[in-house]
Amino acid sequence: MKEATPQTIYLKDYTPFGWQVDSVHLTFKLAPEATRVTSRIRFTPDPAAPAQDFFLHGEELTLIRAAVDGVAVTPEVTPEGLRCAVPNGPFLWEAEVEIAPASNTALEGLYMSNGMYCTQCEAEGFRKITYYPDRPDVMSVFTVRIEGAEPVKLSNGNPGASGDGFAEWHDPWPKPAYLFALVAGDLVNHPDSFTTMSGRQVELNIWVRPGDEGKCAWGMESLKKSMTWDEEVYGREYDLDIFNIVAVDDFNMGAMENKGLNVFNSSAVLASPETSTDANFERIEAIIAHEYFHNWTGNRITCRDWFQLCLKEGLTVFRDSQFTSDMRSAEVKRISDVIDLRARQFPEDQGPLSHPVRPESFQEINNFYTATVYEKGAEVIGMLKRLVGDEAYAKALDLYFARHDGQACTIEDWLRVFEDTTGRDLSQFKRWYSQSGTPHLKVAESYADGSYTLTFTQHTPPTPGQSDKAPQVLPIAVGLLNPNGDEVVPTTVLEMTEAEQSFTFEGLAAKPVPSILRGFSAPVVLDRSSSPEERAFLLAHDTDAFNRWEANRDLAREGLVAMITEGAAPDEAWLDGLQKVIADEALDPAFRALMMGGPSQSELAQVLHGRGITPDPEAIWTASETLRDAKARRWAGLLPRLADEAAVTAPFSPDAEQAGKRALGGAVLSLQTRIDGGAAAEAQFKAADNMTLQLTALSCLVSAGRDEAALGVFERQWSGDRLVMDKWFALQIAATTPDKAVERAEALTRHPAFDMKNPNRFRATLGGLAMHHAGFHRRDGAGYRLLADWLIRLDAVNPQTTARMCTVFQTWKRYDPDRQALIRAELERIAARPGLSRDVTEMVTRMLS
Ligand code: 0A1
Ligand code: ZN
Repeated sequence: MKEATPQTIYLKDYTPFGWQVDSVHLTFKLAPEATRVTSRIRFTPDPAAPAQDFFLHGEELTLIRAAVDGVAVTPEVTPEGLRCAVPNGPFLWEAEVEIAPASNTALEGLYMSNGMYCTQCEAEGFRKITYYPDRPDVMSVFTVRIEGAEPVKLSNGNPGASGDGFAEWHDPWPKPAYLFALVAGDLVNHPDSFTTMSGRQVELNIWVRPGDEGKCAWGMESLKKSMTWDEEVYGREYDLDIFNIVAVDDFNMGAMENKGLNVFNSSAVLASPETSTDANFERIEAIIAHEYFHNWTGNRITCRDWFQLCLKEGLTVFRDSQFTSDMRSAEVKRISDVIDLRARQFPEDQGPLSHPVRPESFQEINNFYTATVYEKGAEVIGMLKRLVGDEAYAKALDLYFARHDGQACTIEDWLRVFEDTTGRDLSQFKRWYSQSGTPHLKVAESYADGSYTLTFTQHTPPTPGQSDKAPQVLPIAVGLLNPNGDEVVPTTVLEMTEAEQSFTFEGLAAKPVPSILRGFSAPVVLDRSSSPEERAFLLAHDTDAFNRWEANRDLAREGLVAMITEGAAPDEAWLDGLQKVIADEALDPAFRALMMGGPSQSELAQVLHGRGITPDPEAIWTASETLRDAKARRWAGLLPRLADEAAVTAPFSPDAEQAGKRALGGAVLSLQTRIDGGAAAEAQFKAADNMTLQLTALSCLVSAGRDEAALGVFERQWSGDRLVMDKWFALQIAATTPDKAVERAEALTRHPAFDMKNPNRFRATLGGLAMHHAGFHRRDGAGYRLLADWLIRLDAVNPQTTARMCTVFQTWKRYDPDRQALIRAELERIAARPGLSRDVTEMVTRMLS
């Protein structure tokens, strides 16, 4: 295991590697406890690089032998790698190492999952496979030979010779080591093919464990849609003869874009109507697209160093969002993305873990696969596109691909293609990459003689290491409505560059109602205390779906804040206005389902904290429940009609239309349960023929306290399906009352099917607890204690997943002194553990500082 070493790496210290790698030949002789890896690597000195020792990364490797130009050498070996004297000119490096994949529970490098060999090399996992310059700017052509009894043996690129006990692969595209992959095991494939726009035939396969063949069709369909979309929208064609996807049960993240051999967490690829919810189907479609799109944005053009991670991730998330918008509803996708951004990225950017989209230092790069790098990184691309326009964006992307194909690039390279395409100076825009924190935007308005002025001020609160913030470029999309509700100024993008700036609209017959930040055109907090009447007006009339939803969310939030802080009753006038929207059959059911939900309890805590009020999780829970009860009562007459409208009679399809109906049906059922105590939910649970209906019903039964029998039925039905059982673990914690959440999570850790080594199961159980706001933040600290106990245990097994889960404590300073003291004690207990990993040490230290 990587020990804690307080070594900080800085962007400013970047130096190129001293050699080019002309070719890499690897031979794997597979054995669970003693795999032998032989490497033959040709190096040529790079005259442009500064003089340096020959150093290769390597961790947890047993060096058997090494040679330079065929002559045995004895390098100086350290826990981080080796140093060796080498000739001045080109030379051949050979090494043989031994590794133990079966003991590798960290799931980095070569490891085993259910008897299958697989690899995860991003970010720095290749150094656990063999000695190598394990950095993304070192790119080379790889040839791989795998020897072993496993019937299926895969690596990157195109297949070469294969025979009894061996298979060879050759990847003609130079790549960094983090994109290397190997898979071997008893696998079956779901085959298909694709003809590219230039007429090349590509063989497609999804490889799974025997028994999972029936869950591949959706993934395959998603892959083919992604390949077509990237050709049509970005002009990008696939570049190998074969594209393989493998499903793996034990995986730290969602999936990985290894060249020609994508490895997926089985939860991100396997789907069937009986076992997967609509949300699962949509997530799979998006992740397949994301990994496929990396083939150009990440693989053909990669990152110079890990500080540039957003270069590939921000852009690829942006591309997968565009894809989902095209496949489904663009409005619903935008609202869902903003919900996610506010739930995960805003707390990160407003707390002790805040960092720029392009960080300037790190101790453990695995800790920077964050919502800021990914989701805020994608928002930055969206703003750039909005500022330069669609046409210039398309031209800039063409130039990016033409200019940088085959290179390892930086954010400077990325911005330069936009500057060269448009003639714009993007130096101020670049602050989005270097300045951390969420800007707050305030608005004042004035109207006189037909002239309407909006004055904006922007301010970004200090974040760790950055006290003074400079103004950022904000694209603010605005529309104006007249008092009748007609749009008099359609969406216009105002470009704000100053700390304070005014924009005037002339020729208006009356003072208009502004619809500001349409489509959430910049990732900011809009501090605007408009009247409830104005919000209700926008809820009724705004032509921008996002701002219609936003007006409602603002009303919901303000109503809840009044309930929590003043003991106010639910706002019946608002509920009546909202009822009209929800009842409107002309509107997309998925949109209406989103309108029926409210801000999360964690978001309410953040809002209260932002207003200087200490959030009380129990009071927030009670207010949220009271509001749901009020909705159920107030809308009781409408619910049966909505349930009818949401019923699907056609054969199951995961498409947006059916999924939207089921989302509406789910929102209706959860309110109905408050009226009938679970009778409708019980009927739906019994009749359900797909997982969305079954799980929604089960969740309602758990929340109604009528769950004992149903949980047992569900468990017996699905005990053989790991992915469905993950849902069973998570749901019974999520849907219960705050007083029961900790006990349930604790009991589930003693369930025979609980397996801490499986990240999905660990996240379902302990992550499930952390997601239960009032349950986790129980006054006596039992939630904090249970989680910390398990994080300490998991760190010895899988530091990467432990460090990610530690982030649930990042909001600790929002709460009252007693809760803060309890959380601090747990963080300090974790920090004091001897042998704590570098990953967790960095996270806990940042949260405590
Ligand atoms: N590049 C992958 C995500 C990923 C990152 C790191 C991993 O291990 C540390 C694994 C996967 C993606 O963006 O999909
Ligand atoms: Zn990615």
